[in-house]
Amino acid sequence: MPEIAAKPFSFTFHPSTTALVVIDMQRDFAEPGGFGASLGNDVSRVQAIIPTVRRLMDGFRAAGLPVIHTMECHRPDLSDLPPAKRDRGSPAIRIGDPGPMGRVLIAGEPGTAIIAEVAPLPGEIVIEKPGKGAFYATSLSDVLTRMGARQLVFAGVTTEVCVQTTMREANDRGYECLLGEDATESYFVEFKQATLAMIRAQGAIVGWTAMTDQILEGIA
Ligand code: C5J
Repeated sequence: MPEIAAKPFSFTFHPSTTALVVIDMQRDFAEPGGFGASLGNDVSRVQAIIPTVRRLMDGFRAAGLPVIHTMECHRPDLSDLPPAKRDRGSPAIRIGDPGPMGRVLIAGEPGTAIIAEVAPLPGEIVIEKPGKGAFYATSLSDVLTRMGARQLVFAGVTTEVCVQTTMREANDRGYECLLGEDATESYFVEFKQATLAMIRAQGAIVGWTAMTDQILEGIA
């Protein structure tokens, strides 16, 4: 089996049971006027990883491996948005409010869409999720079971929120998880570094991390 040079030790890659999960590469987290920017964040850090995420996705596609996309979003009637989530963040603009790119984080709105450069290809699975984790209130578990997936490679944003939450959910469900270090980003440099460190601490307690080049070399 191919080995991916990963931290804290090499990751044994099983091609027939591996999927790439790209978390929340949405305009709302990457563009001025979106949800992330409305919270006072500098979205340029997220924009900078778009080409790397695309390269990783294209590598999986070229190897014939599945690419799954997630989107953080809510129903237009907000029935899946608990007040505990809605009332967090900036009081100036809440999830569901009208913004420059439509209603913030609502399914079908322009700002909620996945960024064009990393958009799903026809036939790729897109999981709409109301939580930070991609397993909560979604079909992801069933989808992965049907695929026979046992190993998940992760990319996307933000590292310490939706990416880390989903990795922890996956790790608890028995998946071996590998995060692309340069294919994920946070609005906060120190949160990203801390998340990478805590994922691979204590003998890969949550999973492994590796650079995109190393992952692509392993799956080629
Ligand atoms: C956040 C996410 N940060 N996708 N969402 O609210 O990480």
